[in-house]
Amino acid sequence: MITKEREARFREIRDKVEAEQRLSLDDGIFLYDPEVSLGAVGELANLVRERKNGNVGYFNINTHLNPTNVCVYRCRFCAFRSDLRDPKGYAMNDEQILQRGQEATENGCTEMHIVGGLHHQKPYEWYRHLIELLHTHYPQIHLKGWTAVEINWFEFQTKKSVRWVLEDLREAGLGSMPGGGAEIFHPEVRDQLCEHKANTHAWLDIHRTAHQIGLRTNCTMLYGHVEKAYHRIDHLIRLRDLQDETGGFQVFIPLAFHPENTKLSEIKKPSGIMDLRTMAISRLMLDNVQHIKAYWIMLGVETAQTALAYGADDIDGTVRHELIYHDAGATTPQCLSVDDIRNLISEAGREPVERDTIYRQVHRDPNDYTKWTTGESVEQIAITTS
Ligand code: V47
Repeated sequence: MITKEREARFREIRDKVEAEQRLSLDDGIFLYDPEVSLGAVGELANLVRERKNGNVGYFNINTHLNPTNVCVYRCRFCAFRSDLRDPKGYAMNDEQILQRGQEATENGCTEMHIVGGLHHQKPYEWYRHLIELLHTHYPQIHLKGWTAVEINWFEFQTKKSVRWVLEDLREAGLGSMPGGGAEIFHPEVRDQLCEHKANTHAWLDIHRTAHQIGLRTNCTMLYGHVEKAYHRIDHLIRLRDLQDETGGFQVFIPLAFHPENTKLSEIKKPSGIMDLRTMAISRLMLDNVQHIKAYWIMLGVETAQTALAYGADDIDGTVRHELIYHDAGATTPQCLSVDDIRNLISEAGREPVERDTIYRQVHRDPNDYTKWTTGESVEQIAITTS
C-alpha cells in the first residue's frame, strides 16, 4: 500500500538528498519500510554514489591471514572461533606466516587483511611479532590488521594506552585497521550478541585514536540477525558522528549475517532485497564516508555486482584464504581472478579501477603483473571521470 503520505515523505527525503542535506534517524528508519520501493531508494543512493565516486568500481588484489582461531570470546554470530583444545583450534607459526607473505607476493597482492581470535596463551608480543615479521620480509604489502576488538585486548594485555598500542604496532609495520568488531553498537543488541568483548565506547574510541595518530581505518555493521531498523540507523549515525569529528574512515562495509554453524543458526540469512536496501541506506546515511563496499565474499558475486547500482563503489578484492564467512556457510569461491573481478565490474556498467588499501591507484607492469607502483589518490580519478 503506497499511501499519499508515504509518497510525500519519500519526496521530502529525495529533496534533502538532492540538496545534499543530511538524513535524520527517522528518515533512515522510514527508508527501511518495505512499502517504500527498493528501486526508489536504490536510485537515490546511486545519485550519491555517482556524485562521490563517478562511474568507477574499485577493487584490490588482496589476501587474508587469520593467524589463530582460538578465542577467549564466544560471540553468538561467530562460526570461526575455537576453544584451545578443540581439534579445530590452531595458531600459525612463523614459517606458515612467511609462506603466506610469499604466496601473496607471487600473486601480486598489495594488501594482507589480518584478523583472528584472542588467544589467551599468546601474549601481545606474538601479535606484534607477526606484523613485524611480515613487514620486514614483504615491506611492499600493506598490512591492514587487527580490529578494535583485538586492540582492546592488547590494551588489556599490555596495560598500556590505546595510543601506545597503535603507535607500537605502526612501528612494527601496521598500515591501517579493518572495520570488524563493530557488529551493532546499540546495547539492546550488542549485549545479546557479544556482551563481553570491546563495547561500543571502546570500539569508537580506538578508531578515534587511530585517526588522531594518522592511521586510516574502515568501519562495518553486521546486520540480519536480532536487530531492527532502528538499531541499524542508530549504528550508522554513531559512525557518521565520529567521522564528522575525525574524517578517518575510508570505507563502510555492511556485513550480512551468515547463520550456519553459529549459535544463531535458527535465523534465516538476510535476503538479496535486504542486502541491497541496507547498501543503499548506508550510502544515504553516511554522507561523510567516501566509499561503500559490497564485500562479494559475503553477499555473493551476483548481489555484489548489483550493489554497484545501489550505492556501492567498491567490491573488496580477489581475496584468498577467507575463513570467517566460509566457516559460517558462505558458498562463494575462495578467490576470484583479477579478470573475473574486472569483468564483473564492467558488466555492471562501471569502470574497474585497482586501488591499494588506502585508496591510491595501482599501476601494474603490463609484462609482469606481480610488479606494481602506487599513484595518486583515487579521489582524483572519480572527479575526472564523473
Ligand atoms: O567483525 C563474523 C563479521 C567481521 C560472521 O575492513 C560475520 O575492509 C556474518 O570486518 N556472519 C569481520 N558476519 C570481517 C570484517 C571485514 C570484512 C571485509 C572487509 C573488511 C574491511 C572488514 O565479520 C566481524 C563480524 O562482524 N562476522 N561472523 C557471520 N557468521
